[in-house]
Amino acid sequence: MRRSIVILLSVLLCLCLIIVLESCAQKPVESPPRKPIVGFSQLGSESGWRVGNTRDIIAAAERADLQLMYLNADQSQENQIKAIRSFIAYQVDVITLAPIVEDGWDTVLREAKDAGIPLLLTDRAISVSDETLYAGFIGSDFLEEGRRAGRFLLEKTRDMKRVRIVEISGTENSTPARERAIGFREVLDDDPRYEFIRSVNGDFLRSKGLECMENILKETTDIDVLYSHNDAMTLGAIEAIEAAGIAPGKDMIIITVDGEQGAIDLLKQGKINCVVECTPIIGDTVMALVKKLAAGEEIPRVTYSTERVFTEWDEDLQSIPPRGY
Ligand code: GYE
Repeated sequence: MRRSIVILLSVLLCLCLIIVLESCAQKPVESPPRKPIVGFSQLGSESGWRVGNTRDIIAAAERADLQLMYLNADQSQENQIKAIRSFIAYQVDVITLAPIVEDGWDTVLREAKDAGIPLLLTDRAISVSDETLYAGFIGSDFLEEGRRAGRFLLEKTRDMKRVRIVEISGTENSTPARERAIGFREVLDDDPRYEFIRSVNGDFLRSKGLECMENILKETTDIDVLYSHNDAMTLGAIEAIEAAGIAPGKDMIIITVDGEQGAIDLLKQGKINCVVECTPIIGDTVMALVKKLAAGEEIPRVTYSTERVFTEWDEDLQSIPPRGY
């Protein structure tokens, strides 16, 4: 009797052991794969272009089913450097950076690289000693934008004997300001009729565009052309021009860059002669590149947006669809 009880207990014990081992061998319940996290350091909110760009990037991240950590640096490179460091600490999968200026990125980009986080430049470019510190650039060809502005002016002033130009440029040491100036001059330089009577810095801000133009008009009104590096500054400058009793687009040729709705409206009214498009709607392309980087794939070194020029000579001005920025 005792023997049979011992046998029964041993069998029961074996059974329990088998059940325990079985359950241990079962695969753990699979949790859904984590969405890649992208950190985006936006440089600020200086213009309608920038606000439109931020909105588009946030919406595109959602469409692409990516987690976005967005930090706005309020026009400060120091804040952008801090943002990148917090993305590193958070161990995001990819960093996207819209850099306010070109210089001063070496140290923090080295930190991102050492942490194994790929970095994509959006909108503006940088100048670094080691090109492998970033994976690629997506944005506009600013040199070409400058050339497009120059080509319009060349055509528009074909019959003029001399052309006195005022230039209001964007943020110092930023790629768009540097290259829009170079591209424009590249087209006009060989022609002695063109004279830059003033070139001032408006920091891409409407308030500064107004202030710069007011100051210049106090010194001289003998101006044939305003070439302004963005629409925000142009709208400010036009306010000053009209206040001085000068008709923009007629007494003074106005050339601007971006293509915000406000500038297109003034083009239709004949107060702006030429709008060189620079699109902030790059979110979907940015996110496609981010996904590749998160998957460890290569991306092209440079991806340019496709852009056009709107001029007073266009026949279909009234049918330009709403710009969305
Ligand atoms: O033209 C201007 C903005 O970097 C292309 O920055 C961008 C420029 C744009 O504030 O409006």
